[in-house]
Amino acid sequence: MPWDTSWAKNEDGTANAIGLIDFGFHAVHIMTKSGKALIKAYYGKQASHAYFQGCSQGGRQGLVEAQRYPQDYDGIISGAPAFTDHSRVSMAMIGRAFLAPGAALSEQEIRLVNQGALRSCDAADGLKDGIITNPSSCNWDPGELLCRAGMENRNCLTQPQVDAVRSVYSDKNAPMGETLAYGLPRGSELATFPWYMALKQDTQIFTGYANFAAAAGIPENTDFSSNDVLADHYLQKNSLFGVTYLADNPDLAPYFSRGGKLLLWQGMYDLLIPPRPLVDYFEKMLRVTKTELAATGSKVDVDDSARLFLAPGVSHCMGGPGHSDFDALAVIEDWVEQGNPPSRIEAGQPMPRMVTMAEALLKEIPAETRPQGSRPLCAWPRLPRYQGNGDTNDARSFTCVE
Ligand SMILES: [Ca+2]
Repeated sequence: MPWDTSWAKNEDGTANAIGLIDFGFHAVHIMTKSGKALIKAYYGKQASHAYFQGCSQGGRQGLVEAQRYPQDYDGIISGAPAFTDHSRVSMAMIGRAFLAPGAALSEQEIRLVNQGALRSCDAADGLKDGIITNPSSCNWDPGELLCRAGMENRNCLTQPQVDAVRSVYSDKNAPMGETLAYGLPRGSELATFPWYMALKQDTQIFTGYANFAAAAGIPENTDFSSNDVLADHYLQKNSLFGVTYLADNPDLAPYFSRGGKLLLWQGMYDLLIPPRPLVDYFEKMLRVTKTELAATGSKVDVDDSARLFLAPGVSHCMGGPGHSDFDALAVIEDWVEQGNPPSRIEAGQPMPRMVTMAEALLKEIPAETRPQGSRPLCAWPRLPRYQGNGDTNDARSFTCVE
């Protein structure tokens, strides 16, 4: 996965301001204006509606459009947006935990951990199907796998391995309590653990971020395996890079006031971008935007202007054991053009040849963990739950519950 970010700094090491502004927000707006001009030139009239759809960096661009250019789109679909610094810090902390002496796990040991988590939490959503629907409510402790006298080594974990697994499940807080890094979701081990164990300091993902860090004024030799990464978080956040890149402005009053709709979604087994910051942003955005609109006497219904969907068992934008294939464009068209905000979306199995980054980099996830049939995605804060009877491969057997 080549990710060349060398443009982020000039030859003398200073930040490339124009480049950062273009990457941060301006390019997607220019692209939008150009696209509209092309459509008008070809068809002889403006398009009746404009929609944006993207995931990951594209998801961040969707938020950029809603926040900075509220006139550009009527509907925006933003998937797993890389809109905060939590992804970089979380990845560094998780990678570091697995780099500790004796911390790496074999494939057999990863399966052991996954089975332990599933034994404890899989059935909490009404169905033992290999997916923990809400990992944040699962507190399974890998300490139960610690090797005891007389146990065969491959059926248990050493103390350094238990420490590492506990660490990668854990959030990391700043002294003042703010969460800076998020742990991996329990249940996601088969995809996330191998990926992070293969992650080394010299991979593109780290050199890519290192260039941004340099552009943010962080010394180039920053050791991403040290605690410095937490302090760097603040430096980066307030740098030109942070100001141009971060897309966390919670005031969407201008966008909703002109009728704009925002569909946010994220896989709950995402190995790159932790879902929690998006949930926090969504809730804060609702509060702030309602206050802003109330102050102007606006009648715009914020709850009907934005919806968040968390997809259980889904990795980064696609893949994983969960259901990630849904027609987001049909949903947003129905919302914008017919006035129907979505509360439940049917998702199918992903297209056969689409694989996650973890699968592509390492190896295929075993066929038995591939999703079958259909499942509902539910508008936050609700999540799907099996009713206890009916076809487990049919979305109609599941209800959305809080
Ligand atoms: Ca389950």
